[in-house]
Amino acid sequence: MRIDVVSIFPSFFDVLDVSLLGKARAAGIIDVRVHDLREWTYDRHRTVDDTPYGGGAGMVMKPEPWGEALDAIVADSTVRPTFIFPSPAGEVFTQAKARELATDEHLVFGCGRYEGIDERVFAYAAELGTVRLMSLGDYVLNGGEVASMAMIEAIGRLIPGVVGNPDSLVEESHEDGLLEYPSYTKPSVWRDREVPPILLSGNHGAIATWRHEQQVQRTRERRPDLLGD
Ligand code: 6GU
Repeated sequence: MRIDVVSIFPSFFDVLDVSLLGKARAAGIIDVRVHDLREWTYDRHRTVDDTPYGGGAGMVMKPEPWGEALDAIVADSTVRPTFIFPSPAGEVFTQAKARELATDEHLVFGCGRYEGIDERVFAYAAELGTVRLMSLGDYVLNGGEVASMAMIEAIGRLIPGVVGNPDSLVEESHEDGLLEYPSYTKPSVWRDREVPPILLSGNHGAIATWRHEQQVQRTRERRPDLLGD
């Protein structure tokens, strides 16, 4: 998979070199290219924003650098990419959407700052590929960088070969619509707290049943919305 990122803070993405994603990059499983939006500015101050038409608070990202950035990325792509613009006004990013996007050949993350990007950029990007505005949830971040990092990690770890043991992908929160069951390791007693005895029983059927009950119980307590309640 190829992933391009456009941002005015490309160094935010330096951490993609560490951990699992870094190994996947080094192994050539994921080709990540981070671009500084200011590469496509030509004035002395490398301006990327301006005041909003119609007035109002804050600044809006100018369309011209974005247009050139997207053109440059598409020019050396072999497919029509999926453009993901992180936005609190977007559709909510979920595990199901991560799974869907993990099958895409080319993702482009466009990180907005300030009050957002000139709306015409989204319409232009829609001529070059598929456009998705995606939100992490109902709260506001200062820009799309942290949101893009979260989505790249969620998507990247679903690409075959990125996570060493694929079994570890199936029994986790959200993969079956439930929160994951509680986990314990040695010692069996720690600061007077015992591991639930069933886990020491060796009865794999009973353990599977207990874990599923735990999943349902914590989902009901913490995330009733997932159960449609
Ligand atoms: Cl994707 N972007 C920003 N700026 N804020 C957010 C978000 C995204 N998701 C939740 N809050």
